[in-house]
Amino acid sequence: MEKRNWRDFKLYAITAANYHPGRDLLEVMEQAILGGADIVQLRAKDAPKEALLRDARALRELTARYGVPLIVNDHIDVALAAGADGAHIGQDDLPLAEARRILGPDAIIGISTHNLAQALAAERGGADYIGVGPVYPTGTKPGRAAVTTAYVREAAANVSIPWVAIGGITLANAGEVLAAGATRICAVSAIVGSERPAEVCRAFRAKLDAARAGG
Ligand code: 3NM
Repeated sequence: MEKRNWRDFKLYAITAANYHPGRDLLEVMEQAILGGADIVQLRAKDAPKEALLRDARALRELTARYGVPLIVNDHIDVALAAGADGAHIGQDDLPLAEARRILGPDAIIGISTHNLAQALAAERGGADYIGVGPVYPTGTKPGRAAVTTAYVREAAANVSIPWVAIGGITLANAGEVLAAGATRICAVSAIVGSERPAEVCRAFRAKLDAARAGG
């Protein structure tokens, strides 16, 4: 998969287990892509490795069909085995330099950051993009304090690699996140928990496109 142009992504969709009743991973992610999600991450914190690999391979096939990059959360071995485009790591996961050594120079490596010092360290360390969050309290990542739009403003002023606002973002508060300077948004529950993921993504995209156009 071409790494070129992946940096232009605007709407990052991440998998979760809480799909709307009757929906499943592939169906929801395909709907998300059709609605305008332009990067996808497989995130399943407690899944057995075998199930994770199966999902990663299925998502690889899906995302490749649409030319959308696939990132695997935490599990670098699964990212490699499934032929994903990269991996997303947290502050307590394998260090960035090790992840890079294993995945190679062309892999997309993202890191979660929760303050500007972490963001600048990730940038210096060669991360391809960072997550900035959680902007709002969220049950998807319990136990982590919201960084508020204050950190979004700091990221907008100081971070030069691609960065994506994440955490508790919904259609109702996306405008506030964009007004704080975000140009990329990531959502989990707002997309996967919706009965109509494509429509939700289309609405996020409309807000993102309007913000970038200065509207
Ligand atoms: N990472 P939702 S917040 C996976 O701040 C994740 O690093 C975060 O899920 C971070 O859109 C988060 O459902 C959860 O709030 C995002």
